[in-house]
Parts: sequence; structure tokens; C-alpha cells
Amino acid sequence: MKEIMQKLRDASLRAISESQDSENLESLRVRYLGKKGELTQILRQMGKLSPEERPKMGQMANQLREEIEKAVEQRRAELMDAMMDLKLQQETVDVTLPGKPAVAGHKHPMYNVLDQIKEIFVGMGFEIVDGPEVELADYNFTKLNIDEGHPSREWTDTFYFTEDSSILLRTQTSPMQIHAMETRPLPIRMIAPGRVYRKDEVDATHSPMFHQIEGMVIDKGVTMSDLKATLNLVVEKIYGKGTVTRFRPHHFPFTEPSCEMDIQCHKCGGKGCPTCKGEGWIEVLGAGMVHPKVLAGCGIDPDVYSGWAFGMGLERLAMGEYKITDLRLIFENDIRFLEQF
Ligand code: 2U9
Repeated sequence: MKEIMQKLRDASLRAISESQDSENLESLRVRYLGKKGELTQILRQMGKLSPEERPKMGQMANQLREEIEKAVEQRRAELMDAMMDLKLQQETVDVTLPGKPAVAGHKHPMYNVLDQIKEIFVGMGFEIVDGPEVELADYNFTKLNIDEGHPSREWTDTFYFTEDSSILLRTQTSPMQIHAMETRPLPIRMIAPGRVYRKDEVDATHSPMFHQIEGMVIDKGVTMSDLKATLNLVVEKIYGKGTVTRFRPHHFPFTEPSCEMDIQCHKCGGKGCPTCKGEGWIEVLGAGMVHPKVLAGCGIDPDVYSGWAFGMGLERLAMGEYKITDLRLIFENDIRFLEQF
């Protein structure tokens, strides 16, 4: 029996030390120490030994078990170390390699223009007001003195959500001024930039979604000369000092009197050129004194308070500024176009 154990010792310790992976090592452990393992088989034969030999062999078998267990643990640790070394080697990161250059975007040209205008108005004490794009017809039309029969209220011109034409996609940012007049304390100095929607076919100058920026001042004693002075100042900040403006009479339902403001062409100085299409003047915005009916409808006494308002299309302004000839380029987000600004 001693020889058998000796052989088992030599064979098992060699096999364990030569084992190359943890699965093989585990199967060796089972093979030698498991319930049906080789050492267990030997122990089963102890009964055949003489009473003097039995304790000696028993002790030897226990020592052998401990030796094999130790050898398995030691080999397992070695294999783990080797595996870790290999993993570290395979997953090495060369921190000295140059990184991939990060592609930084930039502001959309139209937002350059918007941010410039916002800054000018904020500098004059105006607040920037945001509001919903889904509106009540009441706020988009009725409270702005736009009657039931007005063409802009037609289903062919406006995106409605309800059969009764009461909920719609706003066609202008003006409902924001109505909300402000109904909820804010006076005086009010605000600008309202945002998306508006009209059922227009897409072409070089039309889109069913575009951006407007509107502004409004309501206070005691506000007059048309405040409107002109403020807008002249804004135009000088955008187009340069000494820019000449002219105000032509116009009609809007929500302002009375109403006007349109042109700037003398900054390219040709009014002589006529491709930028102003030979006109010498470029139309920039519409404006006027807030209609007394609109004020009264918002609970503001038109005998005590007055106000002025303006509205302009942002895309058109950006197109003028950057010499963009097709509105569609602004929305297509073609990187080759946007990268030019
Ligand atoms: C309230 C009272 C008055 C806003 C105004 C215009 C004139 C105007 C157009 C410019 C180009 C729309 O985008 S566009 O087609 N807008 O000409 N907008 S006065 O007047 C208001 C607004 C709100 C309560």
C-alpha cells in the first residue's frame, strides 16, 4: 500500500504541476481527491491492513491528501497569476498614442443673428420670453384683433388641431405678448423669439415652419417716436452707425398706426444693386402702436397706457446678413453649407 501511495503521490503532483488551465486542474483534483477519487479508493482498502499498519497508513494517506490539496491551491494561484499577466499584456493601452481630434460644431448662422439681436435688446432692459407653439385661436387671432373672417384664419393657411378651429400651431409669436399683458405687471419690455407655422409650400423664400422675433413695450406715455428711436438704435447696432431707415405706412390688425421699416441698402448706399434688388432700400420689419382694442382686451386701459410692437422674420434677416439666396439651405443642415459660417 505504501508503494501504491508513493506512486499516486508522484503521479498526482507531477500532473498538477503540469496542468495548463483551471478546468484541467479541477478535473485532476476530482480525480485524486474526489468521492470516487484514487486516494479515496486506497483508503477504502485500509480494512485489509493489520491493526499495527492501519494508523501508519492512515497518517500517510492524510499527509498525502494535504500535500495534493496544497499542490492544487498553489497551481491554481500560479495559473491565475499567469492569466492576469496575459490579460494585462493584451489589454495594454498606449497612452502616448495621439488621440482622435474632436469635431467641434458651431452655432447655426440663424442663431448667430438671433443671439446678436437678443443681446442688443437685453442691453436695453428687455426680457426674453418663451411660450407654447400650440396655441388657442383666441390668443393667436381673436385677442390680436384678427376677425373671424380674416384670410389668415382659413384652414388652407393655418395648421389646426380641432374641427372647431380653436387649437392651432401658432402662426406668429404675438400670442406671447398677449399672455404677458394678461399676467405680467406693467410696464412690459419684452422680446419673443420662436418658431411659427403656416401652410406654405416649400420654395426658395417659403417654409411651413420659420422663426420670428417680435418685441413689445407697454408703459405710460409711450409714443411712435419711442418706436422709431429704439428700432433705429437696433438697426445701427446690427448694420453699423449712420444706417439710414425709413418708415412707410402699412396696415396690421393688431397695431394702429402701423408701418414697415426699410433700411437704406448698406451695400450700395441706396443707388440700387443686387443686394437690394435695384431698390436702394431693404425691408426689415413691420411695427406699430399696439391697437387700443388689443390693450383693452388684455385688461389694460388704453387711455392710461400705450405701447409699440414690432415683428420680423429671422430667416430673412439671416439670409440678408449672410447673402443666402435659398431659405431651404437654412433648414437642410447640410454640413458643407453650415461650415461656411
Ligand atoms: C401684440 C401687439 C402687436 C407684432 C408685429 C409685425 C408688425 C410684422 C411680420 C414680419 C415678417 C411677420 O414674419 S413676418 O411675416 N410681422 O410685420 N408684427 S407688428 O405686433 C404685435 C404683436 C403682439 C400684442
